[in-house]
Amino acid sequence: SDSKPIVLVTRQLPSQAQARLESLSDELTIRQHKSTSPISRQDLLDGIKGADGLICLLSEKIDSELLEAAGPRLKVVSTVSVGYDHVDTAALKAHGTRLGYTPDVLTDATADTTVLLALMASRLAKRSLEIVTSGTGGGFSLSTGLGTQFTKKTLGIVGFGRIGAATTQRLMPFGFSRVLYTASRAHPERAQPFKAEHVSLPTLLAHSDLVCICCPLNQQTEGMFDAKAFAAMKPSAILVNTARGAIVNQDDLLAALDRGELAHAALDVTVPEPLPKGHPLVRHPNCTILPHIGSATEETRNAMGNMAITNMMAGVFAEQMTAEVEL
Ligand code: 8YV
Repeated sequence: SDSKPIVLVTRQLPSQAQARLESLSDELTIRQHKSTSPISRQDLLDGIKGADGLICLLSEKIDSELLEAAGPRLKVVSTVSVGYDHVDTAALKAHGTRLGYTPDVLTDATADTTVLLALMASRLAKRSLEIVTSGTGGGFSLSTGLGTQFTKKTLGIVGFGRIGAATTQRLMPFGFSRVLYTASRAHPERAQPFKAEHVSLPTLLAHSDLVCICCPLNQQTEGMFDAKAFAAMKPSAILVNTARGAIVNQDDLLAALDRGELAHAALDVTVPEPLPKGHPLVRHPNCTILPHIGSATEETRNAMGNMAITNMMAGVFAEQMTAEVEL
């Protein structure tokens, strides 16, 4: 009936979460962009009109224009992500709209992806895959294509939250002898099992052999990895970014890779996503790029989808969410 709450869902959800969403059609009027690719801005602005709830992704800008298009009924924005840099939180608060997100459930998968990229970079996996794919390998070589290993090296974690700690836990068995971290505040309990030291960014960059970006994108972290940061890194260092592309200045990264200021950058996130075909970072031998697969496992994406549905329902029916951002 017309009195059922209206919910806009901007994407096809992972299968179990999609089935659960469809099972809610007695309680909700569901409008869904049932596609695996992004909804257009116009379809988003049209679809949100008169809606009570929204399930969205990183790819959708949630700003005052969208809230205005939605109208006064919009009670909840439920993002299928832990990051909410795509949401204008002040505009949401002013509109009286709650924000749900999906922390915790993607911590393990994202930390796994950081390990994947760290190993790909350290063992020159991009080069090896290209040799095999192009069929130009000259056979076993004792002295070329040699990577490096983490034994007795220093690990640097930028942002020591849930994902930073899970990343450290996974990487310690590779033999690192020291862990440094940056964060807006010290996390003594989280750091204790690894004897991780809270240091400044310049100190972390000067000493770390592997630098993993595990922090949110915000005003403090946007462009944090710029020419000055790269100049401070060890020429042998590896940088891994599974957070947000905009934390790294990509022009500065390209110049730094060309100058040999760091050995390799391994990125799950870029600006834009995906990078255009033939982009210099895509072609760069010392840059490995994945298409933002940090949380992309069956288990995690279904858990994220489920949490986003639960948060949406709680918002629509004025109940407590599993995970709500304090605006
Ligand atoms: C999401 C992510 O899958 O959670 C995040 O912040 O970046 C990924 O896990 C992606 O953002 C889709 O919203």
